[in-house]
Amino acid sequence: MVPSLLATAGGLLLLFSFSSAGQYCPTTCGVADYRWKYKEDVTRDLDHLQRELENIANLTHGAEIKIDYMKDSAVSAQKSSPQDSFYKKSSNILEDVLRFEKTIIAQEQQIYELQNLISSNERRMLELKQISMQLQQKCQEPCQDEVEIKPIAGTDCQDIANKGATSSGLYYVKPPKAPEQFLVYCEIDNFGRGFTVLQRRRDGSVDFNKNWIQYKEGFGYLSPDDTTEFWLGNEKMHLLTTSTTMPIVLRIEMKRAKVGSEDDQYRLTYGYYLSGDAGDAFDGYDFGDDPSDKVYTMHNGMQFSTFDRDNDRYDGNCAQQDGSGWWMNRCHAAHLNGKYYQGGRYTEKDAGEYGFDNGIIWVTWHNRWYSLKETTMKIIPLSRITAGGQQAGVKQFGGLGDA
Ligand SMILES: [Ca+2]
Repeated sequence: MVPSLLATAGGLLLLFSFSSAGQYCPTTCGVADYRWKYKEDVTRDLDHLQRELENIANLTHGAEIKIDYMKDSAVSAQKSSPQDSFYKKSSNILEDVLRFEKTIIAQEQQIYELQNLISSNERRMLELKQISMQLQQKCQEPCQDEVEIKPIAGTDCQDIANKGATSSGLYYVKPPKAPEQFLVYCEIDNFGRGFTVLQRRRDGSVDFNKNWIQYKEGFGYLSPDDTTEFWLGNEKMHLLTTSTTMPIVLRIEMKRAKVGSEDDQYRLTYGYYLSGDAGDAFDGYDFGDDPSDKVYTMHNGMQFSTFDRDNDRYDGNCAQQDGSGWWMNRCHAAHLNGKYYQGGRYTEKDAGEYGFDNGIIWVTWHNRWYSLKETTMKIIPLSRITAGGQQAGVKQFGGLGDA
C-alpha cells in the first residue's frame, strides 16, 4: 500500500505521499531562471563600472597633487630673486601645465567612456523591462493555448472543489493576500476534497538543486494529468498557508501549519500531525549517531535554506552539501527535495563530493540511503479531514509544539 502522511495545523493540512511527460506548463514562466541567467552579466557590468570610477577617482587625486605642486612651484619661483632662476622655474611651471592638460584630456576620455557605458546600461535596462513586461503578461495566463486549464477558480483547491469542481487538473487560485492569481495542480477526490499540490517528484526529470530565487518563485512544470515534477514556490506556499477561508477547528486553532514570509526565510511551522505508515520524519529521527540526533533533524520551526542562503543550524551549509533547498536543521530526517536516484538505493560514493545522504529521504519509512521514487506534498484545510469522510490509513500522530 502507498503510505501517506498528513501534517497540519490550523486551517491547513500538509500531506505527503509516496509510491514506488506530456502536456505541461512551466511553474514560473521561467522568470526566475531568466533573472538568474542575467545576474552574471549585470554583476560584470557593475564591476566594470566600479573599476572605471576608481580609475577616475585616482586621476582626480593625481590632478589635485599636481595643482598643489604647481602652487608650490609658483610660490618658490616668486621667492627666488635672481632672474635666471625665475626663468628656469617658470619653464618648470609650463611643463607642469602641459602634464596637467594631458591628465585632463585622459580624464575627459574616461568620462566619455563612462557615459557610453551608462547609456548602454540604460538601453539594457529598458530591454529588460520590456522582456519583464512580456513575461508578466504571459505569466498571468500561462500556457492557456497549450494546456487545459479548468474554468473554475478559487482561493485554494478546496474552495474550487466546494464550487463544484470534481476532477483533478490545473486551476487558477488567488489566496486572499496574493497580488495576482497563479496556476496550481488540484487533486480533487471522490469525497469532494481538494488538495493543493506544492511539490511533486516522480522520475528525476527536474533538478531540485536550485538557488533561493528559484525556490522562492518555483520551478519545474505543472501538467493537467499530473505527469511532471515541480516545486510550486515558497512565496506561493506562504500565500496559500498564511490565510485560509475554511473554518478552523478550535481544538487546533493554536496549531497552524504554515510557511512563513520571506522576511522569516519561509520558516515552516506546524503543530498537528496525522500520519500513515511512513511515520513522522519531520519530527526528527534518532539515527543512533548522537544523543541529539532527533533535535538536530527535526524540521518543525526551521527556516528555508538554499546553497546561496544558509539559514540552517549547522556550522556548514546543509543545502549546499545535500544539493537542495529545504527546511534544513543540522541537517535533516526528511529531505523530499533531494537528488533523484533512479534505483532507490545509493551509497556515500554515489552522493558525490560531500558523501552525505542527499537522496529523497523520509527516514521513518526508509533509511537515509534509500531515495524515494515518488513524492507529493499537498495541503488541504484541516476541517476537511477532521469533518469525517475517508481517513483510511491515516491516524493522528500527535500534537507537536506550538506554531
Ligand atoms: Ca549553516
